[in-house]
Amino acid sequence: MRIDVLTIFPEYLAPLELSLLGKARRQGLVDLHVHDLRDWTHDRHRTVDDSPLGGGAGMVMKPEPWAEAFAAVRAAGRAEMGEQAQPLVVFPNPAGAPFAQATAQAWSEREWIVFACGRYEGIDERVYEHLDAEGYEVALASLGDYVLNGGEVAVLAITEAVVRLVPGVVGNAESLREESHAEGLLEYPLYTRPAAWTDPAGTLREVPPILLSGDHAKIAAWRRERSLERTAERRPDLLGPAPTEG
Ligand code: 6GU
Repeated sequence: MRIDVLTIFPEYLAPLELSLLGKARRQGLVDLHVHDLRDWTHDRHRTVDDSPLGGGAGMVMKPEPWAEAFAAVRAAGRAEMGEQAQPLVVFPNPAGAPFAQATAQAWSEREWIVFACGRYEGIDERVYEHLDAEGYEVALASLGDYVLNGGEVAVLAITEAVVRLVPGVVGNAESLREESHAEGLLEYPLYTRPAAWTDPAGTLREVPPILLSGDHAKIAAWRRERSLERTAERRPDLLGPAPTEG
């Protein structure tokens, strides 16, 4: 999978070199390119923003650097992957569709994603119109109902969620099937040794005996019940709409 990131803060993406992602890169499973949007400006101050037409607070990102950046990144990617290659362009945006595990799963199967990090109040609307007209596939994705200063932190989160699902990146595929959200439920409680533990307050805390029974079918059924119970308690929305009266 190839990933390009367009940002005015390329150093913000440094964590992508670490741990899981660094390993995926070294193994050649992920090819990551972080670009400074200001490389596609032409004035002395490398200007990427201007005041909103019609008035209002804050600044708006100018269209020209974005259009040049997308053209250059698409050309560079196609030069490596072939002229038929089509990136999915993702704008992290609090007004986007909620990013969820199903999104991460779908995107982990893409050949190429270009993340476009907006800052300030937003990006000139004509950039989206232009990308549409040029045949780019575009998605807006939100991490949740709160506002970040820019898309960079969202790209860190989305990239980690996506890349760990790329086959070969997480060693144990079983752990991906069992974790929270993998089946639309929260994960069951986990225990390890010692099976009987006296906590610092002097209370003896034992693991549920069924986990020591060796009966794998019973353990699986018990875990399923705990998952359902936990999901109903903490995230009833995941179990579907509440039944209505009448
Ligand atoms: Cl994806 N971007 C920004 N800027 N703010 C957000 C967000 C994304 N998701 C939640 N808040």
